[in-house]
Amino acid sequence: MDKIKNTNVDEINSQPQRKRIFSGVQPSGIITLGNYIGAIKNWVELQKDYDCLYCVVDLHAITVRQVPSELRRRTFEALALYIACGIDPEKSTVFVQSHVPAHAELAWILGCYTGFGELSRMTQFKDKSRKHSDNINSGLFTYPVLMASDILLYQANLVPVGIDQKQHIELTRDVALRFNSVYGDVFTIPEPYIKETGMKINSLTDPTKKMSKSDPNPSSYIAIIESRDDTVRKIKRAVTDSDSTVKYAPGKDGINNLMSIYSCFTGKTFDEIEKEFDGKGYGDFKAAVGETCADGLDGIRNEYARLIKDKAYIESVMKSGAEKAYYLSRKTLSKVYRKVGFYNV
Ligand code: AQP
Repeated sequence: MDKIKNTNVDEINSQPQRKRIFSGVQPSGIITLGNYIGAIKNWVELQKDYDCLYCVVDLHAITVRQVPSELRRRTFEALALYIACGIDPEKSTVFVQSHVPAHAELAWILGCYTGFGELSRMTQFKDKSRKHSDNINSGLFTYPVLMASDILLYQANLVPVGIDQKQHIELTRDVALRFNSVYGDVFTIPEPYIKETGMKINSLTDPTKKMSKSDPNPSSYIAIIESRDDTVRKIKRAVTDSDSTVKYAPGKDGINNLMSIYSCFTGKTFDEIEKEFDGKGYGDFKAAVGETCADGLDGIRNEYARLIKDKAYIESVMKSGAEKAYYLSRKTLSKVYRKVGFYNV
């Protein structure tokens, strides 16, 4: 999207100043229960009280090789899924990262204020370099700078993420503080918003690892839009230990993970869950987790099935989201250009 026309600037400017939120998910696979519980579920709750921008971060996705037609389809599907999960485009700005060029423009500038050593310490870079050893590209290395740009561009106060992204938010804060110390108060310093329960949902086949949408084994994750039967079956087969008491304890990664999932859908504490399944085995517990999780996702699946057929609506949300984001992003970018000394005619 080169030029954005017809932006209703008055409407944007007349909105009361609420604290701002930015967050996103990469269209790098089918969105999982981990993405939902760690991020999107919280986004839905937060839109009541905050001015929210929710982005499909396609620029981030190409740090790992993508099939172009799949990336295009998944970008569309991810945006439809945001809405199906309860993001209201009337309340929140929903858009695609590559539709707003300022993300990449600010990333270049911030890269000049980020240390090589800082980026070298990022655990996601180390993990992804191991996973994709045939393609350790510089975009993978500078991914956190682009993420800092996403957040700082909109002067976000809060960034709801899973625990895996905490280190990147800390880096964003460091870069913003560094930039502000040279040029004055240009950027709002963001805080991570990470909920204790559900901040890391683990793989169902290896519960010592994070559940990931790019995991080649579909049994390792719950895709939000998969069938009810698949969800129930995958949870039934989830790897657990050889014990049989439903108890949250160190080393019981599989059961701890299922307890977290159950807790996120029921609102029950771990103590309450232990009491509920006292005297019952893993079979009963897994069946309950599977059914509860499938029930929790039913509404989203149905709404998604309806929305995905409405291309005109999804594209209209994409367009108007990009217009609003473009306007906000330009405000920050012009200030940054002025501060660093770029010539303006
Ligand atoms: N397993 C998880 N538990 C809790 N939160 C999670 N998130 C991701 N996985 C879990 C949170 O979801 C948001 C979007 O993540 P992302 O798309 O930016 O990429 P990611 O963190 O690398 O997630 P994936 O699913 O593992 O993607 P791939 O496989 O492409 O690398 C973030 O807020 C993240 O914390």
